[in-house]
Amino acid sequence: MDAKRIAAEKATAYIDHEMVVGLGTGSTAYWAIQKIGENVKRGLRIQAVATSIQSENLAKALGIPMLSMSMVDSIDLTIDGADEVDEAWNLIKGGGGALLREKIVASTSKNLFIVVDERKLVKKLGAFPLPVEIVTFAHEITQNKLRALGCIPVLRMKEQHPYLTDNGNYIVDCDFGSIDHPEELHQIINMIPGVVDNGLFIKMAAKVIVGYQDGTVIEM
Ligand code: ABF
Repeated sequence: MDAKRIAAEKATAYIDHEMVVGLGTGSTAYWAIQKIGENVKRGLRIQAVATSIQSENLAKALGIPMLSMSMVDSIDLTIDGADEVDEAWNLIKGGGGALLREKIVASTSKNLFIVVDERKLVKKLGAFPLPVEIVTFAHEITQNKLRALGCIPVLRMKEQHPYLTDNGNYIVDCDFGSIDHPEELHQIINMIPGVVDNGLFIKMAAKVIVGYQDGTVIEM
């Protein structure tokens, strides 16, 4: 079985009746949503919130009872993917363009379980360009301020137009190279007017579940 899938399905074993579950975004979280849909059909009684319109539509199609975020004040368990996981379990997320809702849902969750395949494990964050969500107004100026922090900012495109997030914002993929102090960088980036949030998730993961190509799965 696919390494991402075994990690995702392992995480779903922690879901109990009556939980409010946060559904992540991306190709790994996809397998968690699929498994949850199967378990709901078998009688699992949960309600879920989604971190993207894409995940919400998938969950609805699978018959998972959905809540809007305005209907919850706390989430029991969120299962989500990541682009990179370092040794302190700091994350880079946002490759799928959903970082803002993912971070809002993660910060409202009692537990955030990150599900990845082995390729996502890194010693230091930064090989994956850091996604930063910015408002469209004066985006060129915001990009210049990001550049001044020492990165190469690239406005994410979809066909010939800038990619728009579910929240109507832009994503700038910022190549900082190896990130020595992710916590400080997270704070500095988010102080720039025009920046909504960035893909650094600092000390948010309660568990990291890793799937390997040989079919093994490890809970860290
Ligand atoms: C999502 O999962 C994003 O934050 C992240 O980019 C993505 C990881 O991609 P995948 O699971 O498809 O490898 O949470």
